[in-house]
Amino acid sequence: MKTLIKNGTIVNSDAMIKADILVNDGKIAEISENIDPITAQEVIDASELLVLPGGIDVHTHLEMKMGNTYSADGYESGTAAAACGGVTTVFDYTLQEHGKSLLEEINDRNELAKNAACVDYAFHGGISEVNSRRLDELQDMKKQGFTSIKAYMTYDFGLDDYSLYKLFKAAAASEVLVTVHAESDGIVKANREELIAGGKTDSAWYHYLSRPEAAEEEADIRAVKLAGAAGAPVYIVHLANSAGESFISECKSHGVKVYAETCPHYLEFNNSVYSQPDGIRYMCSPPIKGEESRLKLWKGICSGTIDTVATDHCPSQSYEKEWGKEDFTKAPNGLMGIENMYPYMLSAACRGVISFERAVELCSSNPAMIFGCDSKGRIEVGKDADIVIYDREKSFTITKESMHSNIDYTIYEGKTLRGYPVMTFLRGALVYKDGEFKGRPGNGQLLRRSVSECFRKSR
Ligand code: DUC
Ligand code: ZN
Ligand code: ZN
Repeated sequence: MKTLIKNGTIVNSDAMIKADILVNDGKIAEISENIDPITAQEVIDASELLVLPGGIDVHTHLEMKMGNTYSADGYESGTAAAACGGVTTVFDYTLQEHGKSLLEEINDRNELAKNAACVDYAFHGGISEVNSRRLDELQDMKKQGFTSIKAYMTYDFGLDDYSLYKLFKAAAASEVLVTVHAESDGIVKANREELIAGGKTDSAWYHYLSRPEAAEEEADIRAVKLAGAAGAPVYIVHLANSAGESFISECKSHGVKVYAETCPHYLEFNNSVYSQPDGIRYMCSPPIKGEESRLKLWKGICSGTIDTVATDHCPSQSYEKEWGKEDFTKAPNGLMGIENMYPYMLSAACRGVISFERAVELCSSNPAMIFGCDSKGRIEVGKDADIVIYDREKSFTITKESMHSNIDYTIYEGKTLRGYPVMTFLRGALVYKDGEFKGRPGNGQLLRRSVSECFRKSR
């Protein structure tokens, strides 16, 4: 089946050009100025519209176990929502149970995902115990197309410096990119102990106080220094603090191999949400920081310090968040965003805050390059026909009802975006049109990846 997208303006990270796109068998077959409509079974008129590569959300937690519950979106509802927000690839994180192999964890998650996913999906490995057996598995992971792994610096399953350093060394030798949740376990633990002992638990504000700016800054610096000492690149997930941004910016100017990701919730809100009556609904870790951090993150978006925007999509129902009303430590962590990321960043482009090319770079082409998705991230002949058709003139107000996730609230309720996707294609197949999901569970494919661009450059 051939589809022709006519008269649109194609946006890649490096240019915007007016051209037609011929899609054949799920791939982009031709891009040129005037392709004859006779060549296609279906013709889509994209006059006045932008044509973008599908978004790649490299940070989600679908159906993830959290204490006595699970994150509210499974692989089906989460990826359907992704498609409706122009995202055609999602990366999920596995967690490693002690004693279980890294690949076994990935294979188990794939069993849940394979008949449910509505867009393509990939897995980052997860590691909670560092020993020679686990480190040897990094080679197998790479061979099977899982070329990144996540380590936490806090939580019960977090790694200490010794383990993290050893992981960096082994991962660099195997050309696996380590992504790090950077919060200082020492600072967080001590603060929580003190707050609990003082009876200060009945407000989400105390959650923020337990994990303040310095808790993140200290861990950002330590993670980058440990990686540097090990000769490894590092990818900092969900950067949320100002000093961390400054430090990473400085490191990058000296050629240090560090990538930074932030999320829409850190760009949109500041810590005042935690003193609102419904503050518990914004509970996530790292918490949303002060206004200075929010503005600094936007600076990083504009200057290039921040490489990717992803969502950390890990929502809970409002009643589950309420478990933390009297004691913030009882609320499940995590926020929604899988359907909002690409429209949110493209809306910033409509408002002139960033260019459309930069929005595409942050949400599609950089994620593809950093995480080795060779068939994705650009509108280019030979790539997968993961395509979003976007109307700059459309105004869209986010409401719980207009979202496709399995969640009973959204932190973005009432937020109006400028511009909105009108169609999403996954490998040439329509999966979203004008507010409606059009895809099918099971049509998403597991993406096996090559190594990150940073290892290719240093070969
Ligand atoms: N923080 C995490 O570390 N993981 C999932 C969600 C969150 O807020
Ligand atoms: Zn995290
Ligand atoms: Zn996360």
